[in-house]
Amino acid sequence: MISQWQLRAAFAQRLSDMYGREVPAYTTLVDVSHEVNGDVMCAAGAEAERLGSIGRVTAERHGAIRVGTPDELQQVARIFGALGMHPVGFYDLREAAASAVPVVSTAFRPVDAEELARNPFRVFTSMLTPADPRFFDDDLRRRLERFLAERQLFPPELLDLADRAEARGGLPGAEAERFLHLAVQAFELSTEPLDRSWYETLERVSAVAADIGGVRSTHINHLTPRVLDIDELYRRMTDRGIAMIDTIQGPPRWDGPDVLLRQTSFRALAEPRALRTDDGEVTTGALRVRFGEVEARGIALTRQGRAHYDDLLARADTLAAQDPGADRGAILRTLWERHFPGTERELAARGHGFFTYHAVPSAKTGSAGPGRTADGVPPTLGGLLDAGWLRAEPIVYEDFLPRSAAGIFQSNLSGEGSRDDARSAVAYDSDWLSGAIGRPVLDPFALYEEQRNASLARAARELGLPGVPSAEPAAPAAATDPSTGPSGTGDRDGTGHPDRTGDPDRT
Ligand code: OOG
Ligand code: NI
Repeated sequence: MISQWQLRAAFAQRLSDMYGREVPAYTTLVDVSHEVNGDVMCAAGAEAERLGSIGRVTAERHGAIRVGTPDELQQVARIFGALGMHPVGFYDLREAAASAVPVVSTAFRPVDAEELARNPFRVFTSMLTPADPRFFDDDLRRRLERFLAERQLFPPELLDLADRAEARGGLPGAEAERFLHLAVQAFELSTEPLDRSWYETLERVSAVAADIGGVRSTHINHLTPRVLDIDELYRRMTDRGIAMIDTIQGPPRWDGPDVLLRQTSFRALAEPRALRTDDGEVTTGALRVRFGEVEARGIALTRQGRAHYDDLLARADTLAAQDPGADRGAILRTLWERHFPGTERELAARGHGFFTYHAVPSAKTGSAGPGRTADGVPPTLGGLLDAGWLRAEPIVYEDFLPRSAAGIFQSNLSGEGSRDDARSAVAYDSDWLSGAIGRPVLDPFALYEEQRNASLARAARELGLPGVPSAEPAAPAAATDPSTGPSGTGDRDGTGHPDRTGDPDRT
């Protein structure tokens, strides 16, 4: 019996081999990532593995796929269910992108820490929204829905094998082989000619709509290895003459802890595709839709920490708009240095980062004293960390960022497309998506919280603490801090946002 995690690891590996044959620059990206990871390991030693073993990081990939209908999404969920991957998070890229990206998305991934350590393969999966009148008028919506209803992305044999794998926790050798073969094949680029005028009709609305609804099959859109130093990777790819998108999305490079996710990609490449013209002739054209992306992962943020992150990005927007010539990376770095927790200890004590906590019984001394309760117990999480009673291990961010995703979509689209913002959007949310998939879309924050809370409860028990220390201190009421000076505005940026000393979440 080949277990689900073994199927997942094998699928990720085969998909990566297949994509490397289809898009050779992706192989270069993987090679350069491995080089950079090797160099970081040499320079930093064990510290380099703080956010995942080198074995995990070397094999780590995420993919991106795009489907057209709830039915197709349900089938995708069965295939990934076989691989032990569950839908996590709801992303509405229609709102996050400035250009026309008419999709809502989730990510399929393992959820248990143990499963993630075995192989963390995840797939960002987007579904087209033909019912959104900002993008599609009634006539186009009808034609698109009819086209999508008529196609079949996944053969019944594949879905059957997937159901069996999920029900039994794996597949016997020969069936596993057949399942992997069919699953990889389903995501290969089709050689079947596509209808040029239909593709172009959709492309005028959105390049993503054409990529999804203009063809009778699906394909992997990109694959993403993980790298330990994304700035160095960006330099080395550029030195090799590979055109990268303009920026690295996400938080800036800085001396403090790495959080969430930083991503960049090389530009989508022109690939030859067979096209059928209106008079039935088949010609070869070129389409630019597929690319290679790379990412560096950091510490997962709590809801509070994430709100702070989103606020800092909004401040960077304000500042960049005021000074169009300025370097956005430099703006972000300045904001980070002024406002973002500068150490893991601070991230933990402020309740902004997710960690697991581990008892250090040897550090426990019972002396009552300043900052201790009558029993000699440091009363806060920060106090327990400072006294050495607890050790904090970072929890890696396993999910995606809608803004970065929109940036990646956008920088690789052939045109802006069109959207009519005078018409009102159709609302989708996580519950709607759960109903469409027929499986619960899990809340990423809840998954990290569970892991943290379990570790804290265990540590408190081992230390014999009277209660479980609170990991997310309540935000104090907006106290005015005298250090903001006589003006008391607490707005040194001039962005209209309070600065660090005026942050409501400052502890
Ligand atoms: C997905 C873009 C999102 C990421 O890493 O944020 C994504 C797509 O282009 O289909 O993959
Ligand atoms: Ni991606």
